[in-house]
Amino acid sequence: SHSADADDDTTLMAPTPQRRQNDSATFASEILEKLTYAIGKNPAAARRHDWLEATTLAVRDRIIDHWLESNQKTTESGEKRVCYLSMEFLIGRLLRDAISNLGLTQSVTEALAVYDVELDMIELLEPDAALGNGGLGRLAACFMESMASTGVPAFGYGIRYVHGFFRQEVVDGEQVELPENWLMHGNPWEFERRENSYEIGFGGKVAAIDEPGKPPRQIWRPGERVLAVAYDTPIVGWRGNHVNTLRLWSAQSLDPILLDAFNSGDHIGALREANKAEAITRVLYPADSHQAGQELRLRQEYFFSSASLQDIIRRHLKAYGTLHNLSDKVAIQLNDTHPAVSVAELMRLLIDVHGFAWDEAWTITQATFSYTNHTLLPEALETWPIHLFERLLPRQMQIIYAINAQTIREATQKGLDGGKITAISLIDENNGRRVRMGQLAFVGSHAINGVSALHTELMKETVFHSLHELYPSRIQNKTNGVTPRRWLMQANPGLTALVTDAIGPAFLDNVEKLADLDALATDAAFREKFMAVKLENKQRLAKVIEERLAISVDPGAMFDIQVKRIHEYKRQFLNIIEAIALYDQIRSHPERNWQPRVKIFGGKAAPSYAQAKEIIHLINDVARVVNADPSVQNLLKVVFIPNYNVSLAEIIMPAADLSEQISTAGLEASGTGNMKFALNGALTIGTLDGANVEMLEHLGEENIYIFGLTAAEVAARRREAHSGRSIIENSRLLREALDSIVKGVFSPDGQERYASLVSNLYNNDWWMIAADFEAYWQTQRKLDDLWQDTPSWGEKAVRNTARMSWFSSDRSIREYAKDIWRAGPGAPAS
Ligand code: 4GP
Repeated sequence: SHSADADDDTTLMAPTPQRRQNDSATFASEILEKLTYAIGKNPAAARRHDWLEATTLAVRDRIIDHWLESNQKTTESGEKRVCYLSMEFLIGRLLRDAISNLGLTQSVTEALAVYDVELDMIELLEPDAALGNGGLGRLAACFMESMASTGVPAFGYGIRYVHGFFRQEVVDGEQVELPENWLMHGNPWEFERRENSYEIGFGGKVAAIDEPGKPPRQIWRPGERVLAVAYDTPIVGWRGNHVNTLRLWSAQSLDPILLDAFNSGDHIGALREANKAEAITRVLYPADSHQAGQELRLRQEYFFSSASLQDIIRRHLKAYGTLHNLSDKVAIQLNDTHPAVSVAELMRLLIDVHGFAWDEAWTITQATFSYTNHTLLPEALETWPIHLFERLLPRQMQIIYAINAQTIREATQKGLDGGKITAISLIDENNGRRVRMGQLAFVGSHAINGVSALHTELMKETVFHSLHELYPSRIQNKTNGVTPRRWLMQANPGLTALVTDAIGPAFLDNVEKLADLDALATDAAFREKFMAVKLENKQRLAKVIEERLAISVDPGAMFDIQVKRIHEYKRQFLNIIEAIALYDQIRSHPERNWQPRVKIFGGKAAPSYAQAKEIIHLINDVARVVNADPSVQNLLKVVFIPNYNVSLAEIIMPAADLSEQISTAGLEASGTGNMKFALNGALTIGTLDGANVEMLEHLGEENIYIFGLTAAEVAARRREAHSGRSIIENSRLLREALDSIVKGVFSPDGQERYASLVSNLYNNDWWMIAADFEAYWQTQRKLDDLWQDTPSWGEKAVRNTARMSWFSSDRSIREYAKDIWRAGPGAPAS
């Protein structure tokens, strides 16, 4: 077996690490030591990258001290561990996070100054770990940080993609995808754990074994095997109190080269198996809220699920010698359906490998798993063709059939009828027989959650309607949150300093204390300081825009920002149509009191999503024309910032005046960018969708700008086969804006370019862009009025920061820990 005994628990044997001095002199000598002995250079020869690596290694040593302690404590106390299974962890950079959480910012800055090196400079050289697409991947990263900060012992389990999310360039207005290479200079944060390797099988056959005196059983003989090798990264929480592990799996071939083939001259064939194995963890699928569908994706899902479960089981057996109490010691959270095959895999391991009977295996499985749903979009709900599933995972397929039979039996006993049984079934019979991963995750879990109050209600009414009827106590809500360490303290040091000055440092440890700021919203002097910090942050962003795009924007203008994945339901199209209408109006009524605005966009489109790419193209086309038109020069600019990622978000979030959260109601499960913006004092223009609904409750209706159809109204219009035609014909603003797009005002070189994008609005308007346009326009003009009233704007901005603390991921994690995992501080001893 490849799983030797030594592993993360080696820490059991470790002596208590000695506490080192955290002063800058100690750091200076430690950094020098790393530079000399780990990198092999002296300061004269060191490049900036070498300083980054030396600093990272020195900081990492401090984390390791805490890491060993945390692991030892959890192992000794037998506390329950959370295992967060996620195909995506969109982490970004780690150095600043680590230094800041350890309270070392000043020491490290001073230590580097000894060598004439600026921390701010070398930080920028760290590549973003972009192992995710967007929402659910970034949520997983915030959750890892919050679990460490709130002291919930946890492992994050995922995939170590060699190439993360693609790098986006804009060439002639269009998105171009380029490979990203975050491991180019190695990864100083990670530890390869060769001793933690597991075999993962695919294909082959299932054999029935009937030995005398023993119950008959099934044995899977895979036709193919690959090795999963663990790479660990420590994740340090606030003040270094607790450190958890992010364990990412890398695929390797068991036979690196077929020597026979090589020796007989088939050099390519000799490497074919190795290439096939390694392909599993080579690239992240760049689709969000959209099912990817290909065989390689199912291989990825099974690969990391099986490796993680084998790891969990090995650790548990080592500690307890039995799996009967697995669910007392481990909670496994399935982040969306990507790891849902884990339900069948754990059943297989318990029954086929560890000799459990079905019923007990099922009880353990359900008690261990819980599942988070992140989208209701039908095109995103994962299903796999039966023939593919059966070929790749024949034994797991048998188990799924058995789970299905059992579920249908229960439903029938409960008196559910035919249509409901069809909805509950794990097998979709309508589309050429497919396995439904959502149903599998649901029935295999004791708790299923949505990510905002509205989304959870819609889950009950739509996708999981019948399953909810069958198991009415399982669905619960856990509204998303964001970590205030990264998204306030690190991203916005100016605001953090101001707030500390105003209300004291208690909010650093307990973000709810931000509420004390509310009293200062009417204090003119404080408001002015608050807006001065905002202005500095806008200047920082303006500089980035100037450097990257050679567009100069006025930091005194309203920064109106929409950054997120590009998707029809998120309605960047609505936003750019409003920009066009505004452009027309400014030109035809120059005498009116227009307020200067910079409309900023950022986000990536899935490479195969044609409409989303057209929207990017349109934004860039409009930007080119508007920015070159002297008649609107100081009043309107349009900017598309390429390659939106976590590091850019850290610059963008603190620099917004206005945050665009304008999805078609009922479609955005929660949103988390909405929270980051508001926490940093941006006002929101948004629909009653996702977590916007709860933001309205916390902020008060005078501090957020809500417009448009509600989720129920959208559903009703869709039932009535709504189309945009009559609305467009009755709205001069909208009609003229659309006409100018179709006439090629923004695409003189390609007149037909946007014909279908626009005709969709007339014929169908599925995303309610025509339907919501007028309300959106009116609300934007109200915001123009407010912008002129600086004290009122400032008051609302301060109240946003003061009232957003509930949207901390610490709060989300405490709710999961209490209601779903029964783990973490305050959990009942098991
Ligand atoms: C996203 C949702 O679209 C977003 O509303 C939510 O905030 C986020 O998950 C975290 O819960 N969904 C995805 C996806 O990322 O791939 O479906």
